[in-house]
Amino acid sequence: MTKTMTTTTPRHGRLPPGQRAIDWFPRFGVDTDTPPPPVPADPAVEIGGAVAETFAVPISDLATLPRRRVDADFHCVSGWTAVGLQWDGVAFADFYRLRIEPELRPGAVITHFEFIGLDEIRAVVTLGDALEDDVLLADHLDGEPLSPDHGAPLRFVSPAQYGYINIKHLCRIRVHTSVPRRGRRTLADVLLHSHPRARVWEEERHGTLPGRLVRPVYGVIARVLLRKARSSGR
Ligand SMILES: Nc1nc2c(c(=O)[nH]1)N[C@H]1C(S)=C(S)[C@@H](COP(=O)(O)O)O[C@H]1N2
Ligand SMILES: [Mo]
Repeated sequence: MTKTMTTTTPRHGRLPPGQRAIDWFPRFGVDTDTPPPPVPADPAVEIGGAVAETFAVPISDLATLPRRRVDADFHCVSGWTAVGLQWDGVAFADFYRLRIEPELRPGAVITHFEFIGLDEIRAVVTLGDALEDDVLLADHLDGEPLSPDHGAPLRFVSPAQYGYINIKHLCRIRVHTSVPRRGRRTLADVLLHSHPRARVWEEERHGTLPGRLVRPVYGVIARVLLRKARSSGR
């Protein structure tokens, strides 16, 4: 039995502050010139960090866990919202309880997760945000297996958080007992400095600047990248 959840916009009857709806779902990101990463023959998610030993969960295993469907909108921090998407997969909270928790290092008190894609793009999420009811490890979008553009073979989906938290091509999860240190910081990291919570209804677009203030800059980025995505047929 699949449990179905409806979140974000229908619940509130309007879009989160500073968002505008678009009628398609682009492939979007800082680097869309590079094609999506190829999916390995036997894809798996490697679990590391505060576990007794690093281990892998084959993605095929997700078919055997309790299934969850989430109807939600998708909010990019740059200001566009793709409305009415339907994700299928496994609630991250179930995956955590059934697959990760039994393997934790004895006594470890988990505070954060790091989700990492095959393209090495990553997001840090607090334990509380990751265990929300509508947070998924999604393998289907709108009834079809996840396409390369939207995150094949597996995607971390957290509809109440901006797109940059929703890591595509998920291949690794690291569990942490404190906030992980940032690695090398690029100029882009500083300019587009992510917020540790990134909640769309609170407009937590940016790590240090108020969300409202960065709207115009992000709006320009959205226009340029959406035009590019449109012309490449995505
Ligand atoms: N692995 C990976 N995940 C990613 C990104 C990325 O470049 N690589 N871009 C993020 C950003 S900024 C957004 S808005 C969404 C875009 O998702 P889409 O391409 O399915 O629209 O994915 C997020 N997750
Ligand atoms: Mo984004």
